Amino acid sequence: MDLSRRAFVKSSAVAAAMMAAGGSLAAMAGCSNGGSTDAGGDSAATGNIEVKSAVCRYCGCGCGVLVSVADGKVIQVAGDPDCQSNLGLNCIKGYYLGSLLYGENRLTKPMIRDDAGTKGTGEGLREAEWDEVLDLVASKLKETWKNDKSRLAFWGSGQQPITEGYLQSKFWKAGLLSNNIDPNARMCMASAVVGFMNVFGTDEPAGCYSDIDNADVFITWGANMAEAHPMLFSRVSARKLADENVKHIDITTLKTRTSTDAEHVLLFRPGTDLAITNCIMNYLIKNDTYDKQFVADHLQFKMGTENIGYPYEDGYDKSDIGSKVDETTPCTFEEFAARLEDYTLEYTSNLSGVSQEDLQMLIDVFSDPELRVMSLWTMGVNQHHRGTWMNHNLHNLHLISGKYGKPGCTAFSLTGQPSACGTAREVGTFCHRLPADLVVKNPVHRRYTEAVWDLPEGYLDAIETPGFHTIKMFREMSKGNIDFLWSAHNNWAQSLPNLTRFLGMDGEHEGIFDTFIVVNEVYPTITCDYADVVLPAALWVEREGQFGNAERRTSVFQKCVEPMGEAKWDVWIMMQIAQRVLEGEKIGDADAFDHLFGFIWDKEAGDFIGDDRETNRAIWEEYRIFSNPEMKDTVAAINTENNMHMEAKQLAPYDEYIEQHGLTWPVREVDGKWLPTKWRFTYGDQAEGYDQIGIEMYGQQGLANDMSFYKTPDQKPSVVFRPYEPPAEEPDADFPFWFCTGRLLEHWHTGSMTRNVAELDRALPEALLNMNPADMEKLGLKDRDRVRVTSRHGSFEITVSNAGRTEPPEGLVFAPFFARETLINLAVHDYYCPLSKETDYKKTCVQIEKA
Ligand SMILES: Nc1nc2c(c(=O)[nH]1)N[C@H]1C(S)=C(S)[C@@H](COP(=O)(O)OP(=O)(O)OC[C@H]3O[C@@H](n4cnc5c(=O)[nH]c(N)nc54)[C@H](O)[C@@H]3O)O[C@H]1N2
Ligand SMILES: Nc1nc2c(c(=O)[nH]1)N[C@H]1C(S)=C(S)[C@@H](COP(=O)(O)OP(=O)(O)OC[C@H]3O[C@@H](n4cnc5c(=O)[nH]c(N)nc54)[C@H](O)[C@@H]3O)O[C@H]1N2
Ligand code: SF4
Ligand SMILES: [Mo]
Repeated sequence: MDLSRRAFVKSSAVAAAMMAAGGSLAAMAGCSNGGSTDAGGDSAATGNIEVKSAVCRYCGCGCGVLVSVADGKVIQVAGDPDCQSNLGLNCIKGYYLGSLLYGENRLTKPMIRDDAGTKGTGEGLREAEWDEVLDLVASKLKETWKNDKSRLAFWGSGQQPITEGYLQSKFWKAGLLSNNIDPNARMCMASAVVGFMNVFGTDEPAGCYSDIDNADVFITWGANMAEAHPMLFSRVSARKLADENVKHIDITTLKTRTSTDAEHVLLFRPGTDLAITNCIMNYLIKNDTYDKQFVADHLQFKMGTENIGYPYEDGYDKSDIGSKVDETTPCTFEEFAARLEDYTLEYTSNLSGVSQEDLQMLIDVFSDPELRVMSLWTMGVNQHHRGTWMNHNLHNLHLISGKYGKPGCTAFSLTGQPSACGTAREVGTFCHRLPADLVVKNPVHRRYTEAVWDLPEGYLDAIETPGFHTIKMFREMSKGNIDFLWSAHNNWAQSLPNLTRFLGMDGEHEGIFDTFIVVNEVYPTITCDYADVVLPAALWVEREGQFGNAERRTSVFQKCVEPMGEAKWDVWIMMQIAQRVLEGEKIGDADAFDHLFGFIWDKEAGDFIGDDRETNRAIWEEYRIFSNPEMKDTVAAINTENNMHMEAKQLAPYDEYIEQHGLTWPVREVDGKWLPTKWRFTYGDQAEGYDQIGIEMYGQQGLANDMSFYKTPDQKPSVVFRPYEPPAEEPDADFPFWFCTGRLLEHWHTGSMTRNVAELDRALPEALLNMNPADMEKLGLKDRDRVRVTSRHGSFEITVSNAGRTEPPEGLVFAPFFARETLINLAVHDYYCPLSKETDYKKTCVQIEKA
């Protein structure tokens, strides 16, 4: 066992303590960490027990797990020591993955609603046979499609496995020629995506989890890793145990379990993180402690559109300011520096509430050339009225201080969902995207996609205009402008903001009752209560799939057991419906369905040609052409002609991912071996995980300081000045509290899965409103009183507590969104970041009174 692994295992104790603090010690006792079980890549039979490698169903940490199967049932799940992301560690949700499959409420039969009047009541669905539901769904979809394509929509997810998302995108974009498809990742990672694309010309972080083992200072910028990324938080703890000089600074709007472990907790006023980052940069430049060499070698500077407003009603995107939000103009370093000058210690401290001493500490950290600094962020930064700007500012800060590209020095955006990177982002299930960072607006990208999909030239010009982003989609639906909505791998009727509007509970927006709604689900949800058809889906290892985690690792979860009851793989459902809808349609002279999907599906048989493995492999190999253009001549030619820089050999053949327990892209073949990349843009030994692409493209001489930002036209990331602009709502006499929402360790989002795992449900049975004791006293409230929380948008009831999992400062309250009986999103607003269109779930203003 090497040192890092030893420190890592030691940190399990920290993790266990953390979980115990969450009330789950008894549950922990029942778990096992299968350090000695080796699945040997594929699967290994041990007596009657078969062990297969998989990846956890829940968070973006992407922990590898080993699943033991006996008599067709999952009997144990343990951490996979051969997965380089987690080296065998899991959190409590991972340990109870097996129970996830067997909750007693599993949906096992298709269901149909005959009377639309029962929508939203939890009643009115009857069981049906597959043929009946498939015919019904296909006929409704086809009718809408033929009638008016703008009135149909698909809402997907960062929880869809990669091949499933890829195929969904192909069906919607090439099959139906519709861009009305968007994932829940819009509410999660969109700000990070736009940030990455603007700055680096490519999406997803350059660093990796090994940065954690090399950092001297960790800064969490409003990320509650202890609850939301527990395995990675354990790696942070392990690093701190291994070296007592290592520090963690938690910059947050409320104290969380993550703060408990930090050396410094800096509480700031919501939204003022924009000013804090600018203040640090201001003094780095004033004091001449920024990295001059890095700035000179690598960076270009820009100004962006300012005073960009707050989209709440429709029409914003087309307004004067709305259509300009993405514009930037080049400027000099001096001009950039001049704009930072407003952000003095005094101004920033007054605005943010962070003391001048603490701001100075941050300036000192970024000034010290020896310190390796790792910034980590998630929804505090992304679900932000200026989410894209805040992503820019974190990149800006790391770039001008040169804290970039050395192990331990990185600006690391954490992803929430298991495949927010892998699916939503990599294969392009957004309304404006195509697979592999390509976008619908760009004609060359459309030509390229046509070449991969064997479509006639110009075929995809029909989808050159992006469709509805998530909020637009649901605003249109609430107004009665969507006739057909299909959703899978999400629970929008609980997770969307402003449910009062979207569920028509304001009495004005009742469009939802006129929309034909189809939901693929594994457990009953509020969304099912609004559905016309519910299709029972195979859950997790009931089929084979792949997730792409926060460090760009693609991992396969193997099929371990058969789906429960009559549940079916989402891809089977999609193919059955696509076959019916595309009946009689042509692409050129060819049968449209066969042309697009004939490589995996036999129409005559109404089934897949191969088994799960063969189907996934075939889809993967097609998707792989996007970033390995040499696999297909026409694609290679377009790539070369347009200097598209997609010669990266980013993905390995499918089976490598199973053999190697996951690989981080870009993946490269060296002497017949497929090797992952850990640090992008940084040149070094490939065997140690350093990038090779820049050197291949530009040669050794073309590289400055062993770095090449090869995805930007002149190899220079853009540092764009982004000012502080206040949130859409701020507390006032009528709505005096900030309302921050989020997650807690035991539950996954809307609770539809984890509340069906008895151990997790028992560990955290109810959602509470956490409030500062001083505020409770002022309002005459006692612990566990019922209160009504009301915003300008809606209201809900909940039990208040001053002894909850988080400790908010005065003037701020927090609640998680896992409990359907306390539907907090009735009150949360749907203002979004004008660039990414990601909503701000962290800063609604509310009033609170005893219920
Ligand atoms: N147990 C569990 N883990 C999960 C999930 C889950 O449902 N359950 N979901 C996964 C998913 S999809 C996601 S997206 C992640 C989310 O992971 P996180 O973002 O870490 O968690 P949240 O609870 O959404 O956000 C709480 C944080 O928002 C910060 N915040 C509030 N306002 C601001 C602000 O103005 N600026 C900044 N910078 N920060 C602010 C607070 O300081 C607090 O730390 O968790 C993932 N992991
Ligand atoms: N108030 C508030 N609301 C938020 C947020 C917040 O911070 N605060 N965060 C937002 C963020 S970051 C996110 S990512 C979203 C998440 O929001 P959603 O994705 O809408 O919520 P989930 O509960 O994750 O829904 C996933 C559903 O997929 C089902 N499922 C599981 N496996 C399968 C499968 O194999 N096939 C199919 N068809 N279904 C399956 C599960 O049962 C579950 O109901 O919530 C957003 N909403
Ligand atoms: S929920 Fe996240 S941290 Fe926990 S085991 Fe799964 S992937 Fe790992
Ligand atoms: Mo998320």
